[in-house]
Formats: sequence, C-alpha cells, structure tokens
Amino acid sequence: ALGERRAKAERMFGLMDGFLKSDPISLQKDILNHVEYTVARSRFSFDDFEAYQGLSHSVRDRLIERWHDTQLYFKRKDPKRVYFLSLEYLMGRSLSNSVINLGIRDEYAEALSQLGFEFEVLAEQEGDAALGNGGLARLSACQMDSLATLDYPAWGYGLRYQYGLFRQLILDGFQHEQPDYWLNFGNPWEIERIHVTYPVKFYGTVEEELLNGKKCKVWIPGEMVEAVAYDNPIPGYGTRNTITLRLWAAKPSDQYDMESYNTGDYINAVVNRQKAETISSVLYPDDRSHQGKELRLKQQYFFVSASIQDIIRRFKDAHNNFDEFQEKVALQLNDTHPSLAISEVMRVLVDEENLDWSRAWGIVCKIFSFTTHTVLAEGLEKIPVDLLGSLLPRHLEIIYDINFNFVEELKKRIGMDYNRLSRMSIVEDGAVKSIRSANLSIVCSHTVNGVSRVHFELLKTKLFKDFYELWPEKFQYKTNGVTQRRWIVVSNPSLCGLISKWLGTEAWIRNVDLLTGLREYAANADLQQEWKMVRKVNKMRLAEYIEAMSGLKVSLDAMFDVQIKRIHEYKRQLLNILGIIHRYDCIKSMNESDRRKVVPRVCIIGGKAAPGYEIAKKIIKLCHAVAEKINNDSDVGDLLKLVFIPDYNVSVAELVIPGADLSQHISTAGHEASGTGCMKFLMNGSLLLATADGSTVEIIEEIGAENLFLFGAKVDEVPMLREKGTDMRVNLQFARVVRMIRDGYFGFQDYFESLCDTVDGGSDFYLLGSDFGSYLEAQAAADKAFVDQEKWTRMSILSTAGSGRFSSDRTIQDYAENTWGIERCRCPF
Ligand code: GPW
Repeated sequence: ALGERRAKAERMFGLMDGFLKSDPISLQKDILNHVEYTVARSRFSFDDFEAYQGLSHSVRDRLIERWHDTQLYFKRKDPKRVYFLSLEYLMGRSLSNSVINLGIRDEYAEALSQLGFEFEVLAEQEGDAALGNGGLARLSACQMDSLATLDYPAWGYGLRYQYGLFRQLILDGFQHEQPDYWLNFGNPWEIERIHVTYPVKFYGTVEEELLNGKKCKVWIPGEMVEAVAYDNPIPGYGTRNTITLRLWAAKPSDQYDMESYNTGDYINAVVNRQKAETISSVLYPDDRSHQGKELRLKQQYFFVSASIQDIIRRFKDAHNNFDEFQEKVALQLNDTHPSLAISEVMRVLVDEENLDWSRAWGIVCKIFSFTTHTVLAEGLEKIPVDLLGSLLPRHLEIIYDINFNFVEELKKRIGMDYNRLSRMSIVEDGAVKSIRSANLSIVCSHTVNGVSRVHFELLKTKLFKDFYELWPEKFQYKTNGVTQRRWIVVSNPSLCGLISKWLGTEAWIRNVDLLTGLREYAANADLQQEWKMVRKVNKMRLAEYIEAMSGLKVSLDAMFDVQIKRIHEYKRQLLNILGIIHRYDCIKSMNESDRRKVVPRVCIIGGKAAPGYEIAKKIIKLCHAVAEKINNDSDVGDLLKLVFIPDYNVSVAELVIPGADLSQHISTAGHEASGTGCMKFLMNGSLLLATADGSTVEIIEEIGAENLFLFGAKVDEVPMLREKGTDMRVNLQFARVVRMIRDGYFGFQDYFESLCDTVDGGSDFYLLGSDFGSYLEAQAAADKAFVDQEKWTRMSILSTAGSGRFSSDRTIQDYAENTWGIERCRCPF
C-alpha cells in the first residue's frame, strides 16, 4: 500500500510544472487566465476591478505554494508552536503587502504595465479587511507579519465577521454608522476549508455519570453550531515561511437538530437553523466596553472552542501523552477576550480526555500567557455569573473550582485578609455577581505582560498590585511595536528607497536596528534635500486626497499636523480642537504684519467614535463646526485649515502618515497603555507632539527629548492635579476658548453644552485645563522649529533613525524567547 501511494504521489508531482514562475510573461498569463476562468470575464474586456481580481488570484496561487510548504515543514519538524488567540485583527489590504513580502513587487508592476495597467491603481481597488477596532487589533496584524518574517511556528486564531468595523459616514458633521459588508465582492485572500469544521456547544445542563467506576461530568448541550475554518496565509518577508491566520465562521450544525424537522414545520426549522450564522456576523464596535452581552460571550466561546479543538487535534496527530502538551503548545491570550480558553482546556482535559483535575491543572498553568492592553480598571471585562451559567454551565463550575482552589491557596499565603481576598477573587460578589476575566487570566497564566514600561509600572503599583505582590515573577512587559514592512515599505515606497540608498542595503527591512545608521547623515545636506523631496511628494499625495474628499485646497508649505486614532475622551481630541480654536482666535486679533509671521497649518483629525459614545460623537461634530467657521474665514486663508478625514481605517492611515509633518499623541498621562500610532509616525519621519504617556516615554529615550515636543502633566502628577481641579479664573486662555463654544460661536450651542461640561468647572477629569498652557507652549515650539527647515529635517531624519526599537520584530522576538519559549523553524527554499 505504501509503494502504491508513493507511486501515485510521484505521478502527481510529474504532472506539476514545478513551482509557479514569476517572470513578466508567466505573470501576465496567470493574471489573464484568472480573469478568464476564475473571475469569468473575457480576457478581451475587463475593468480595473476585474484586473485586480485576476491579479490577486495569481498572487494567491504563489502564496498557497509557500503556505503548503511551510505547513508541511512545520508538521515534519513538529516544533513547539505558539497559538495567538485574538478576537480582533485589522489586516487592511493584502495585495501590496503580499507581493512585497513575496519579493515579486517589481515583476508584477512590469507585467501589468505591459498589459496596460498600473499596479498602484489596481491596488486601490481592494477594500480593507477591518475585523477589529483600533490599536489592539492592528497590533495583532503587525505581530502576525513579524511572526511569519522571523520564521516562528505560529498560528493566529480569530473570528471571520461578515460585517467588519462600521463605515463612518459624515452628514452635516455628524457621524452615522454604515454596515461594512466586506465580503460582497469576494475575498481572494482566504481559503475556505469546508472539511475543517468543529461542533461548538451552548446552553443545556451538566450531569454526573459513572464511567469505569469513576464519577465524571457530562455536558448535555441545548444548542450546537458548526465552526468552519477560513485560512488566511500570512507571508513573511525575505523567507519562504507563510503562516496561517485561521478565522472561524459559524454555520448551522447538522448533527444536532434533526428533531426539529420531524415537527412538521419544515420552513421554520430551516429558518431557525440559519440563525446559527449570527454568531460570527458582526464585530462589536466599542473599543473596550461590551459588558454583559450574550452574543459577545457566544462569539468569545465559539472562537475559543473551535480553536482549542483544532489545537488539540493537531497535537494528538503526533502525540499520545498530554504530559508533552506544554512542550508543544503555547497559548497567547490577546487581552481577556479569549480567556474562556482557560476553562475550555480544563474541560476538554478533564471531561473528554479523562485526566485528573490536578494533572490537567498542572498543564494549564504551563501553557497560557496573557497580555493586557489597558490601564483603567473600568476597562476590565466582567461576565455576569447568570449569563455564563446559562450559556456555558460546565465552564461556570470549572471557574468556581479554579477559584476555590486559588482562594484556599491564597489564604495559606496571606492569611485571612478579607479585603484582599475579595479583591483577588475570580468571582466578584457585587450587585451583579460576576467573573473577573482579568483575575482568571492572571491566576492561570504563567506570564502576564504589559505593553510598555509605563504600563508595566502601573500594573505593578495599581491595577494588579495584589497579584504582583503575590507572584512578582509572573509579570513582564513587551513594549509594542509595528511592522516596518507595512508602515514603511508598503505605505511609503519613496522613503523606503531613500533609506536603502543611504544605508547601502535593504537589510533593515528584516533587521530594523540598522536604521540607526541614518544618524550619521542627519545633517548631510544631500540627504536633507532628498528627504525633503520625499516628504513633499507624500504631502502632495495627501493634499490631493483631501481635495478629492472635501473640495478643500491646502497649501503644501503649511505644516501638516495630524491626529488620527479612535475618538476617546482620554485621547483628548478635544484638547487639539481647543488649541485650534485658540490659534484661530489669535490670528483673528492680529494685524497684517503679525499675520505674516504665522506658520501656516493644516490640522488633520480622523477617527471613529463607538456608536453609543455620545461625548465622542460630539467631539466629531465640534471638529466639523469649527472647521466650517475657520475654513470659510477670509481673514485666515492659508494660515489655518482644519480637515476631518472621514472613515479612518488602515489604508487611510497608510496614506496620511507619510504626509504628516507633525503628529499628536496627547492622552492624559497614565491612560494610554502603549499607543502604536506614534511608532508609525516616528518611522515615517513625522515629529511627535506628545505627553509622557505609554510608549512615548521610551521613544524619548531613543531619540532624545530635544527631537520631539513634549508637554503636560507626568503620570505621578495626575492624581494631585485631579484633586486640585482646573481653576477657570487662572487658566484664562482655556476659559476663553471653552466660552466661545458655549456662547455659540460655532453654532449648535445647546448640543455642545454637555461636551463643555466635561472640561470646565469642577469636572475636567482628563485635565485638559491644567495641560492647556503647556500644550500651547509645545505647539509654539513646533512652529518655531518648522521655520528652521534644516533643523526640522534633521529632527525628522533622527526620528526615523531612532524608530528601530519600535518594530514588532523586536517585540515578537522578546515574546518568543521570554514568554512562549519557542524557536525559529525556517522552511528551506
Ligand atoms: F481595552 N486597546 C485597544 F485594553 O485598541 F482591551 N482596544 C482595547 O479594547 C483595549 C486596548 C483594551 C489599545 C490600547 O488602548 C493602546 O494603548 C495599545 O497601544 C493597543 O491596545 C495595543 O496594545
């Protein structure tokens, strides 16, 4: 039989023409074949979108070859693998990223130009994959790129939402949410695996049974759905390795509801079946608060259950003893969203694999690591016990048991300190009894990571103080990073070329520390000249986009000042807008000769507000109201413009970031766990205007405080300032701009009232008032530096040169070595 199989394989291999070729003629043939046979358009008549489809299918074929080889290689080598569990991934577009990582970007560009198409134009046809909200989700995407590039044996697991993050439509300055049905036009970047499916159970009861004289628990589910795998190959750069992002979609299960067909109501039975699909239908659009929603909990368990079944299946293919599990498997929890994985692994090991509780517990404690992304206790997830008990009755029991053992152990360690015991308990006995997902994750993980040093300090001294004192050795931090492949090579090709030219190598694309080599040329007149040219071209691209979008013409001589991120009170877009009002007010009161000294600005703001977050929505409206006033004031002209970029997403970021002279990262100190936008701007040579919060503290250490504009209260000053409150009689400039809004200077007087209430008088929780003075000073310093273009350009070069530490390659290597304990596994070419 073995001989027969081998003969068959050899015959098949003989029928293959070897691997796909990537010379221009072969690429053209492939693209046209896909247009004709896959897209089913005539090769003599197809439009740009169809050309994009044919093109992306030909790229997909090349991805699949490498992906197959990598997966086969991993299987043969059987290394320890890391499984990255995340409910959100913000992948953006895939075409450019794929051809660049495959190393065939230029070949494709040439092939297309011979066919009469331009690569860039076709790349613009692709929509974003927006299966996430903000920083956390884009971080997952950057980390997947680094995992592939650094040859780590890794899998990403998540949910294949049919509706990604809502599209933001602005009408009259107000945000409206539109569904993002992104799969409408097909998705060439995924591979549907109709045979990779697992049943996922919900509801029902737990019963006790006797098995071989041993009591065991059996979960009799009340509902069952099927999880189907969709694989998204993630290619590494400069390597053949191509890893898997496996996203699960919910489908009705055939195994379960046979009964309902026999009731006679066939139509209703089919319609009810279809409801299973709602589990993976839509991404929750609130960045961080989705407490107590049953559908959300269902999503979490659905993706966790399917992933754990898949992981255990893969383990059992090669091993038959669970003692080896921890040597082969590392499970990474991306925030608490996948924390049900802990009780799920316990359940499978104890109830299905019949391991003793203590043996199962020993395994669980060695495989999980947990990264937290928040600073605020309010941001921590809680699952109401009633909800969990009804949806996942066995999990509730298991979590209670874990908690019982933990609290018993804790009593031995710390004694009967009831306050501390109740703070640390996994179960919270409040008005609504609930499970604290963070406590569960900390208790059961071998390592807890923060996402920047400041964040780590706050975890130790505030958020997780009790746990840190108990287990200091568990706590680490891995400062976030972003991938230079996406954020320089894909999004800023001219800067990429310039860097490679001056460093004399492209090696920095895999080894980003080499960027420091730019430091020695920071004052070089030739580099400065070329650097300015590149920046100008990028500003032009951005200016064209702004004009196409809003009709507003902006001057390229102005400083482009950008703040793009989710709208949150703590991120203080309102501080930015109040600063703009102040600038406007100053210009209005100047005489002609003073106006000639003003450094012209184009202020650009973009970001989405969670649909239920009223104050954030008011900030968006205020931005439009202020823009309306300023942009139409002939006294002001080119000295000041304000633009709101609608529907901010990954591909908009790729366009905006390279065109920014200045970017703002101005959260109240102690509130941004890390921040990653700042790193993308830094890489692209934008200067930062920032508070000493999250990762900016480490950026300062890398590039020097003299190369950015720092302002505002420090983390340890915040509590005192909050206590003190903002005195409007002292902060006159601040009082004046808030008054202008209150007096209806920008219209919508009543509507903005509650927004003004958040910052003046007694409240001002985020300290806009007390930071306002130093914010204006930092802005003035930026103006002054901009006038000296030689100095500015030097600072810009030094920003890029110092950005190497903020590559996700560094973060991932640190995780691999110090948290997951995995090694590289490079597929030979
Ligand atoms: F609340 N972050 C985010 F901590 O984008 F879970 N969404 C979230 O729901 C949370 C955090 C959560 C962000 C942080 O705000 C940002 O500071 C950090 O850079 C990013 O996650 C990646 O770690």
